[in-house]
This record gives sequence, C-alpha cells and structure tokens, in this order.
Amino acid sequence: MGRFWSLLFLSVPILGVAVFAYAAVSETGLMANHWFPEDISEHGHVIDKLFLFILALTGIIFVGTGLVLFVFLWKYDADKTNGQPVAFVHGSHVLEVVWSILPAATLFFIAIYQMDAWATAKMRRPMAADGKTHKPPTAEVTGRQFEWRIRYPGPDGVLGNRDDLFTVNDLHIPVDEEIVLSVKSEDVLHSFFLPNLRVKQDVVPGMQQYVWFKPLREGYYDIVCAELCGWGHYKMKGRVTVESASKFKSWLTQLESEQNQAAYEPVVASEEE
Ligand SMILES: [Cu+2]
Repeated sequence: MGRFWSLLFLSVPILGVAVFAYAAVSETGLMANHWFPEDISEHGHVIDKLFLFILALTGIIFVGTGLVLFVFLWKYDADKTNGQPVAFVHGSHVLEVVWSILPAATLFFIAIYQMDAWATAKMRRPMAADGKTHKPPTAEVTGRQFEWRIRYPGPDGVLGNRDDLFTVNDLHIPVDEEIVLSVKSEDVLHSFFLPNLRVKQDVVPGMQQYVWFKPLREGYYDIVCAELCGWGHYKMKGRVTVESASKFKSWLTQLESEQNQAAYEPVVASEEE
C-alpha cells in the first residue's frame, strides 16, 4: 500500500508539469488557448516575463518538494520492515534558520527584480504633451454589480460635466496611442482586468485609480472582473474595441448624436402661465 501512495504523490509533480507544458505548446485540441491570451500591449511582455520567472522558480520548488515526498514515502514504506526503532527528534535550529532565510532572500530578490515592471505599470503615469501635467483619461470606467459603466468626455474634452457620453460594457479605444483610464467602483471590491493588455487593477468604493497601456493591435478583446464581487460576478464582462483613431472618432460622434436625440430636456414652466 505504501508503494501505491508514493507513486500517487509522484504523479502530482509529473502531471502538473506535463499539463502546463502541454497547454503552453498545443495550438489545437482540448488545451488550446489555455495558456496566455494574445498580448496586444506595448509593455505586456514585461508582465509575461515576470510571470514566467516566478512560475519557473515556484515550479522548480514544487517539483523538488514532490520528489522528496515521493522518496520518503517510498523509502519508509510502513509495509516494509526497516528494522530500526523510530527516533524522537526535537527539531533542528539550523534547518529552521535555513528554511526561513532562503524564502525571505528569494522574496527580497523578486521584490527588487520586479521594481521597474511595477513602476512602469503602476507609478509612471503618462504625462500630457506639455510635460507638466498628467495625461487626462480617455475614459472613466466604473465597476458596479454587475457591469462596467463607461463615461467619455463630451465635445469639450472634460470629464464630469453635462455633455459626457455614456456606454455600458462597451469600451472603445484608439490603437497605437497611450491610453489612460480612470477606474472606480460604485459598490464593492471589483478588479478591472484586460487580459490581452496585461492590465489588472483592483477598485474599491471611494478610491480613484488610473491604469495606462498602449494597444498595438486592432480587434475585440475582453474586459472581465477578476475579483469575486457577488452572485453575478461571472457575467461581469465587457468588450474593448481597439480601432483606428478615425474610426474611434466617428464612433464617439455617433454616440454623441444618439445621446443628444435621447436627451431629456426638462420642461420649464413659463412665467405667464
Ligand atoms: Cu466585479
């Protein structure tokens, strides 16, 4: 029976690595597209590199731990007579220190190693053409249970006034341009996730966040919520349309005319009546 368990535990690292490798290389069949979604962003490769580095590091430790577990189960099989009495040990100070310092040093290394990636993704917010102020957001995205509300500045180019344009789950952005989005939440914790652009930002009510990226390929891509935010979390899905600057402009113009037609003009009672 001990042999069975040791082989079962040995299958964990083997199957684990095999499935990962198969998903990464297969282009058709069951596991196709189970690896990274297509990267269409200028800085996406930085995130992917970091991800793969951490995956390799944890993968090696995972396989090593699995193998050690197998060896011990196999060697000290209870069905076999080992002949030696069980030794009682109090533990080892040396081992405790070693297995505390090693992970701490590794984490410290990763913290230093990823500093530039973090700064590019989260701290170096793009500047406007004048070089003094931050680039204003192309649109504002507000997560709420269970949709993404999107707001564009109207013809005056300023967000937050009467001529703003609204859509739901339908974000359009121009290709080959540095895009800044302002992201917020109206109710609970959501996570604004654009898998193809390698952008993910948690949002909580009362906090204003900015994300930025540069899309390099036109097409339709997903917006998803990456934080369990309630019963309808699974359907909190929107669409990003990356299109040419001229198409984007005409889409905005069309949105504007549709919205003007639908606008409710309050009836002001005249003084004569
Ligand atoms: Cu959500």
